[in-house]
Amino acid sequence: MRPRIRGGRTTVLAALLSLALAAPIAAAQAQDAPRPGPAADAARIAEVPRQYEVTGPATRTERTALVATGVSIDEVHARAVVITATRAQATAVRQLGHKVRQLPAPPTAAPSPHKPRAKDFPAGYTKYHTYDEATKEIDALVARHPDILSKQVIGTSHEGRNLLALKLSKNVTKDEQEPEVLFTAHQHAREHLTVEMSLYLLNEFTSKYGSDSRVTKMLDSREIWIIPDLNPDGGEYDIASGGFRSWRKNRQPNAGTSEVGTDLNRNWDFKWGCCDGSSTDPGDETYRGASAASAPEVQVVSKFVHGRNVGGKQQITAAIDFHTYSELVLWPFGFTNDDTGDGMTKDEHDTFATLGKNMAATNGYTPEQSSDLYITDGAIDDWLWGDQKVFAFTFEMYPSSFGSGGFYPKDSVIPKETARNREAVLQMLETADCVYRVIGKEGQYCKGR
Ligand code: 0X9
Ligand code: CA
Ligand code: ZN
Repeated sequence: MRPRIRGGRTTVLAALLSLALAAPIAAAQAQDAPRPGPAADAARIAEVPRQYEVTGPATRTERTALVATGVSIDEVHARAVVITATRAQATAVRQLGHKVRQLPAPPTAAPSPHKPRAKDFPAGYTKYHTYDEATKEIDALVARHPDILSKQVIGTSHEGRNLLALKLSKNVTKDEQEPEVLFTAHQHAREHLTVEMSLYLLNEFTSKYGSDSRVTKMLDSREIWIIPDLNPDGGEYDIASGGFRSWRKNRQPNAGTSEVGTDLNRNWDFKWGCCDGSSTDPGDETYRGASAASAPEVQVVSKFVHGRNVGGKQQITAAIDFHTYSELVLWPFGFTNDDTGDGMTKDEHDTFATLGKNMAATNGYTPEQSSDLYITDGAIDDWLWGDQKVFAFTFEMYPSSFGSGGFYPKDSVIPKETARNREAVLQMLETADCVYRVIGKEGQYCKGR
């Protein structure tokens, strides 16, 4: 399959360029090399990573080579990418021979050493839900709709916040013989729009049950699981200063270093660390953790998914993990460039690609195999498929590029950009009783279900 390029339009690059040019001070800072000595250590700990436009990498192999420097790749274009990196990493990328230009920072708080911990998102973002606000909204929904919505605390984050699983179904207190579908969100701290996606689904399904025939039919015949926030510690840390910190990982300390955090989407226990798709350096954006499932958040969700294996059969048949940004529908595998092979037959691949393209046709995202972007190992969708045989997709939500808000689009986009995925979610639910139906092979694979 020929790799597709995400958002590969010149208008996007032009917007990027004009934004970058509008910030000469930021660009000048990018030239600063890290200072040597103990002061540099302190500076590095306090350093907020920044986004850079990197011109040069034009193939998935060249993009995967960037991963080795420990940066995250946030956006892919035909001859350029946008990365998140420390100053030292930006220097390393420049030394690979690429042109590196720092992009403007997201809103940051005015420097004030005595500022109390921020309790909300900054101005222009207050409609996003903090962890406490999301918890309150979820509890109110459960109280109002106890017959179709139930809440379980499935474990706690590193810092002790509750990790929740919400179940939506008719006769919600009973484990019925119904296909199950899983929606997860917010592995990456700065991707706040994904929590809003979870809340949208909870509101939509509870409020339309009994009036919207498709929603009613799905709650009557499926068991829908929503894990609304996989990384509450990271999310709270990202906003705690009053501005945004561009934080990606969880907030688990790493032994022997002051560097904090594991990239949850490199920590899942399938081909963990196999293929140069993650980093062994605890300071890096894509640090994979000390061992597979070493992050408590990954352990909790893995255990929950294992628990849905009832009588030797995994009940969950399909899943979406929500991320931002770039407007993509991605399917496994991410650890290999091969379309088919061990753990992915032609029919399985065709089922992924067909459902992926069908869903993308409803939201205008670009469908592709995740490794068409760059190699990732230890990602949740590879684990859900490779280990649990769940048809698992990654959605990269709004926007398409840095120029339209990157990781931090204003809260005014929330209603439109969450509802934009309604049809794709309904399609996945409707096909979840036999996903192979999308390639017309129901008779071969789903008899007697
Ligand atoms: O790198 C990631 O984890 C995802 N991109 S993000 O900008 N949200 O960090 C993409 C993951 C693609 N790979 C797989 N889905 N396996
Ligand atoms: Ca039910
Ligand atoms: Zn992400």
